[in-house]
Amino acid sequence: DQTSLAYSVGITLDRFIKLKQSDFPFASGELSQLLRDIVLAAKIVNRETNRAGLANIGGAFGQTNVQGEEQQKLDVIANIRFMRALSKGGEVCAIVSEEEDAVIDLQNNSGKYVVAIDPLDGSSNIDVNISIGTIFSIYRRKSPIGSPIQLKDIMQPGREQVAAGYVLYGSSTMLVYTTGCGVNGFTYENSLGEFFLSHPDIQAPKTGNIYSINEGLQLEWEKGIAAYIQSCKERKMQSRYIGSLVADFHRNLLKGGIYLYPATQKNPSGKLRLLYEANALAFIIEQAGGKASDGKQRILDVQPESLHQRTPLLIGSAQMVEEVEQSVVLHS
Ligand code: AHM
Ligand code: MG
Repeated sequence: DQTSLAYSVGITLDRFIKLKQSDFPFASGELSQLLRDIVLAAKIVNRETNRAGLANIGGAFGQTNVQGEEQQKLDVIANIRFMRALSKGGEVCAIVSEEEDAVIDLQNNSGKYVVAIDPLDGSSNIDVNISIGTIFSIYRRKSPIGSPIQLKDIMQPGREQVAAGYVLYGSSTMLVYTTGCGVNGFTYENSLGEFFLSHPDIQAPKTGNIYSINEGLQLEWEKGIAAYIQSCKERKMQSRYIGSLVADFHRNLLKGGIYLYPATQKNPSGKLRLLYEANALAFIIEQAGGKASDGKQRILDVQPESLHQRTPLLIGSAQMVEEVEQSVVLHS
């Protein structure tokens, strides 16, 4: 098929997007262009990330974002780059960003798409040379094209995503995305400035041997989570936690495993954000044959109520997510 053909000839991401255009639900070329805009911004952020140590731009910027966390300078740079790419391209009418308090209404009533983005996730890792990532979700607006944007365009459940992806700025830089027809991964070739298809049709192993959770918060977990993690230990599974969501997710996606950020006392709804962290990864994992849950329901079915809403996240290999869901039910 097209994917394996593309793989064999060393295909660039740009070419792949073109080849796959017919997969899109509304194949007008605009979603392809939007993806290309995101890819260009990702290349720029990759360059800035690589330079961060050298250029001494990794330090704190002295501002805090809407969650009250210290904002690193590279977060600001990434946010500016993605905002610019998304607003100049013409396909987007509104943006939700981790770094912005309110919805960005681009006043572009002809734009068909809404984007939710975490421009640089894992920012506390920047200064210590650990992998960081960008996470994005793309929705088609619900209100008629040509009219001002409405709340219903923004507050769509994750199952309405038309595309989602992440960029991992790691030991090599990768971009992984889905448009609802499987998941494909691309690795960046620095000297050529191109992403090449390296991981065609990614399938999440049905089960795995890795669990990823911030174990320092164990005393705050609900019983079902604690019991599940105890059972992981009894089975002598591997504990792996980077503390950088994209990197933890990516490893588990390829190797088989589960990532958990449950409710804690400090964060009764968990820490991660539904709109621009959980939903994109949930769409990707389902497309790869895995599962994503908040403990009670499928992440993609959660109806958002606010922009920066948090959600517990249990995500990874299907069987493992089912096990932890059962444990939560059993202990509640
Ligand atoms: P951020 O959006 O402020 O960077 O926080 C999100 C990050 C995720 O990348 C990571 O999985 C999680 O926070 C780690 O949280 P903790 O340090 O509480 O384990
Ligand atoms: Mg984040």
